[in-house]
Amino acid sequence: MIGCEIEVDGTGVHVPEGASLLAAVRAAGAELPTLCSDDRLSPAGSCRTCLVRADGRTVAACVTPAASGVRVETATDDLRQLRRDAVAVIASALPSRALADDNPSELAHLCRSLGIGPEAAQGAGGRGGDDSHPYVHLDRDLCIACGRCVRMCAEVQGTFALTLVGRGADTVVAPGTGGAWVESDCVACGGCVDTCPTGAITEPGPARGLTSGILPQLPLGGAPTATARTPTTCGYCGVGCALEVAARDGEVAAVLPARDGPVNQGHACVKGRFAHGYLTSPERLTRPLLRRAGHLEPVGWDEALGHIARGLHAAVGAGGPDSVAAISSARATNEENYLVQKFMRVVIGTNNVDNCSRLCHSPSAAGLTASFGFSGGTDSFDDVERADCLLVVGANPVEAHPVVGARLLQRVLRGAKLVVADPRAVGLALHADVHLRPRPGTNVALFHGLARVLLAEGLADEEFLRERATGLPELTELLDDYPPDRVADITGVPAADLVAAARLYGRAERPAIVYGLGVTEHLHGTDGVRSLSNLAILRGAVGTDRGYGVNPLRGQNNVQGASDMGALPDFLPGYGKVTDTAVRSRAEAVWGVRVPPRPGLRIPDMFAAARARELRALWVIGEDVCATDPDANRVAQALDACPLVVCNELFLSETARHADVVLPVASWLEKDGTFVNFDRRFQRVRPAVPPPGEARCDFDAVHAVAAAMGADLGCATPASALAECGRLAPAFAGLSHDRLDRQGAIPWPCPDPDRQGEAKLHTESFATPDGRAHLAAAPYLPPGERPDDDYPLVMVTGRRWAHYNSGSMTRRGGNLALDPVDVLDLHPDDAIRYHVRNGAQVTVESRHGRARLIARVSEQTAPGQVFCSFHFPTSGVNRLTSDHADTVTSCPEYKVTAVRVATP
Ligand SMILES: Nc1nc2c(c(=O)[nH]1)N[C@H]1C(S)=C(S)[C@@H](COP(=O)(O)OP(=O)(O)OC[C@H]3O[C@@H](n4cnc5c(=O)[nH]c(N)nc54)[C@H](O)[C@@H]3O)O[C@H]1N2
Ligand SMILES: Nc1nc2c(c(=O)[nH]1)N[C@H]1C(S)=C(S)[C@@H](COP(=O)(O)OP(=O)(O)OC[C@H]3O[C@@H](n4cnc5c(=O)[nH]c(N)nc54)[C@H](O)[C@@H]3O)O[C@H]1N2
Ligand SMILES: [Mo]
Repeated sequence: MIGCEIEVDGTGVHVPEGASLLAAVRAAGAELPTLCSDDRLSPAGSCRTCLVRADGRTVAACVTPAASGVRVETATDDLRQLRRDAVAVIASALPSRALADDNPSELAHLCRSLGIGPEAAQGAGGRGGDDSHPYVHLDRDLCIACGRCVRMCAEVQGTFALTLVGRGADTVVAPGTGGAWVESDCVACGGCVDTCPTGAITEPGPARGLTSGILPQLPLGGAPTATARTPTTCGYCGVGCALEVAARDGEVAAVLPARDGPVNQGHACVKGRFAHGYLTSPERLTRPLLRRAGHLEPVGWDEALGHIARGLHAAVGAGGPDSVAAISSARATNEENYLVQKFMRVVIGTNNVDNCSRLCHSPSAAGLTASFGFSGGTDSFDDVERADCLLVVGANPVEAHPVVGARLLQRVLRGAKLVVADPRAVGLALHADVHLRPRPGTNVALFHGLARVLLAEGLADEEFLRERATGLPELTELLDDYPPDRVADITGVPAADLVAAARLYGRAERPAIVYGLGVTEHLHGTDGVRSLSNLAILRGAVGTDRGYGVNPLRGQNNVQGASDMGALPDFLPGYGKVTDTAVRSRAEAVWGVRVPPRPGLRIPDMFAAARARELRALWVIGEDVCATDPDANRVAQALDACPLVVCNELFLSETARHADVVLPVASWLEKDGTFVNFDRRFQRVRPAVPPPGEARCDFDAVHAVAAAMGADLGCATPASALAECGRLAPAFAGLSHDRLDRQGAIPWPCPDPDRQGEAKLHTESFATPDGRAHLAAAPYLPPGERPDDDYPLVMVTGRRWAHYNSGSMTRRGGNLALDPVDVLDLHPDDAIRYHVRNGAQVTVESRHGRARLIARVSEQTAPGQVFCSFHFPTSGVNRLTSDHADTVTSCPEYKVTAVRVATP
C-alpha cells in the first residue's frame, strides 16, 4: 500500500505519501490548534500552535512530513501547555477586542476553547487600518502575520498582491505595491477575507464576521429573521461556482465560496462573491410597467398581462405565429428557458426563439457538433490538472473566468507549458512560454499554420487519425497553402513563434485547448472553432486520455443550459433538429400539439424582420439587446418599429426603455432551478432571499402570460419542468432536482437516473454519425471589416474583471468603485500619432456610429489596435460594432471593427 503507517497516541493510522503529521493527527481523530494552516494552502509552520512530539522531538505538526514508523504524541499535559502558551503569546499582542466574547473569528473561538479570556489580549493597538477598498478592509491591530492571506493570494488566486512587511512583532500584511489597498493589484477574489483567522481582513457591512469557517454551522434555509444559509450556484459567468449565501432578515449578508464546488473548490471572484448590491438597489423594478401616451407607468400584474395577451393574440391574428418572436435569457434557469421555448412552440406556434448564445458561442455549438458530434466542451475541467501544456486561445480567463484563470495559472506555476494566442497581452500571456499575437480575425490561418507544423514534424498521432478521424487528405492538401512564412504574413505572428508553439503543443503528453470569444465572435467563427479542433484531432488529444480536448469557456452562467433546453430556432430541447420528423413527434407526444417544422428566426433576423414590419411582437427576456447587440442604433430602430415589445428585467435597461410592457423579475439569488456550467454540469440554484415588491421569477411570469392567453403550459414547478424536458431529450433523462439535491453537480449526457453523467465525452467513439472526429479543411478568409485611411485602427471589444456584460448588476454596487468607466486601451505609438493623452476623453467613430470613452495608453494592445469593454451602455460601444456576423451561425463580429479616434 502506498503511503505510511504511523502511530498517533498509540493508535495506528495510514496516511498518503507526503502527508503532514497534522493530517495524520486528524486522521486519528484528534484535533490540534492551528492558526497559520488552511487545507487549500501550503503549510507555513509559523504560528507554532500545533506542536506535537514525534519520536521524542517537539515539532510543528503542519510542516513535519509523516514518515512510516514515527510515533507521535499529542495528548500529554506538557504538550497541551506548550500549545496553549503559543496561542496565548500570539493573543497577548492583540487588543482585547480580538478576543471579545462575541468575536466570531477562528482565533477567538480557539482562545475560548483553551480558556484564554479577553484579558489575555494586552496589545496597545493603534497600528491603523485600510478601508480604501469597497470589499476588503484591513485592521492591522488584529494581524498575527500568519501569512495565510499572502499564500491564498499567491497559491490559489495567483495575483501575488499581498506581502508581509515590518519586523518581529510588528510584522503585518500589506499590499505589495505599498499604498492603499484599492490601488493595489488586488482583484477582490475574497480569498484573504476567507482565510484570515483573526478578523484582520474582513468584508465590511453585514458580512463582517461571516467566514466559510463558521458558515456551515448556520441553519439551512432557516427562519427568515435569523441568519440562514443557502447553497446555490453563481449567476454571473459560466464557471458555475458553488456558493453559500448567508441571509439575514430577507437580505443577503454574505456570499461565500463552497469548499466542495467542483470547479471553484473554495474559491470565488469579485462578482460572484461581492457583486450582490444590485439586489437592494433603489432602481430595482418592483412593479410591472406599461407604456401609456409614450411613458412607462407602473401598473398591476393583471393589467400588464392583459395587455400582453391582447397584443400577442392581435399579432398572431394579423401576421400568423411567425410574426411573434422571443429572446430567452442565458441568465435565467434551465426550467425558465424550457418554459419560454415551450410557450413559443406550443402556445404561439413558432420556432422564433433564440438566446444570447447567438452572440457568443453559437460557433462553438456548430463547430464542435461538426467536429465531434456534441455541442459542448469535450472534457471535465478537472482533467486540466493533468495537462502538461495549455493552449489558451482568444480567451482572457484571468478577467472573464477568474476562478478558471486562477486554476490555469496555478497549473502553469506548477510546471505545465503555456501557449497563449491573443492579440493582447492578457494576464496569462505574462506567464506564457510562447505568446502568439495574431491580428484580430486571422485565427484560421494561425491554426492552419500550427497544424501544418504538427504534420510536417511528425507530431501527429497517425494511429488515431487512421482509426478515429476523417478528412486528413483534404486537410493535408489545404495545409500546403499555409507554410509558416505565409501564415506570418497573414497573422503577423513570427514564423519562429508559430513553430515553437506547435512543438510545445505537439510534443506534450497531455495537451489542453481552452478557448473563448476571440475564436468565435468573427465573420468565420465556426471555421475558427473547427480549425482549432483540428489541432486536438491531429494529436489524438480528444476523446482519449492523452489530453484535455477542446473546451470553450462558455460565457453566461446558463448559456449552455439555455441552448440545451431548446431556446434555439432550429433545435428542440436536447439538440434534436426541428426539421427532423422523428424529433418533432417525440415532442408532440409530450406536448400534445403539432410542432412547427420550419426553423425560426435568429436574433439578428428578428431585428431585421421588425424593421421590415414583419415582426409584430417581440418578448425580450433578460438580454439588454440595445446595449449588447451589435450596431445598436439599428437594434433600437427595430424595437421602435415592432408594435409590441415585452421585456422581463431587473432594471430599466436600455431595452426596457424601448419596451411597451416591462415585467419586473427575480434574479439568480431569488429563484429556484438549475444552471448548466461551461463543462456541462447541471447544478442547483436556490432562492436565498425573496424578490423585491411584486417581482416574480421568469418561470412564473411565463406561466402567467400563458394563462392570460388561456393556455396551460403544464409543469407547474421548476422540478417538473426539468422532468418533462428529460422526457423529450434523452441526454437529460437521468437528471432531476431530487437527484441534484442529493448528489450535487451532474454532467450531461446523463440518460439514466441510475448512472453517472459523462464528464468526459467521446472516449469510445465520437457522437458524429460515423463515430469519427471530423477534420475541417476551411480556407482562411479575411474578416468583414478592415482598416483603411478613414478608419485606420482595428477595435477589439471584450471584458474587464470588475464588470459583467451590460453592467446592469455590477454597476450597482461596490464594483463601480473598482472600475468606474469604459476605457479605450491604445498603444503608446498610436497615442502619439493621434494626439491622445492618457486619461483624456476620446470620441471613437466607426462606419456605424460613435462612442465616447476614456483613453488609457497601454502596451497591452498592439500598435494599430484598440481595445474596449462594453459594460457602460451610456458609452455606446455597440453603436460602433457592425452587423457582420459568422457566416454559419450569425454570431456578430464583435472582435473586429475599423474605427478612428479623435479627441473632442
Ligand atoms: N468580468 C467579466 N466576466 C465575464 C463577462 C463579463 O462581461 N465580465 N462575460 C461573460 C461572457 S457572456 C462571456 S461570453 C465570457 C467571455 O470570455 P472571453 O472569451 O475570455 O472574453 P473576451 O474578453 O470578450 O475575449 C477574449 C479575448 O479574445 C481576444 N481576441 C480578439 N480577437 C481575437 C482573434 O482574432 N484571435 C485571437 N486568438 N484572440 C482574439 C481578445 O483580445 C480577448 O482578450 O466571459 C464571461 N465572463
Ligand atoms: N461589443 C461587444 N458586445 C458584446 C460582446 C462583446 O464581446 N463585445 N459579447 C456578447 C456576449 S458574449 C454576450 S453573452 C452578450 C451579453 O449581453 P446581455 O445578455 O444583454 O448581458 P447581461 O448584462 O448579462 O444581461 C442582460 C440583462 O439581463 C438582466 N437579467 C439578469 N438576470 C436576469 C434574470 O434572471 N431574468 C431576466 N429576465 N433578466 C435578467 C440584466 O439586468 C441585464 O439587463 O453581450 C454581447 N455583446
Ligand atoms: Mo457571452
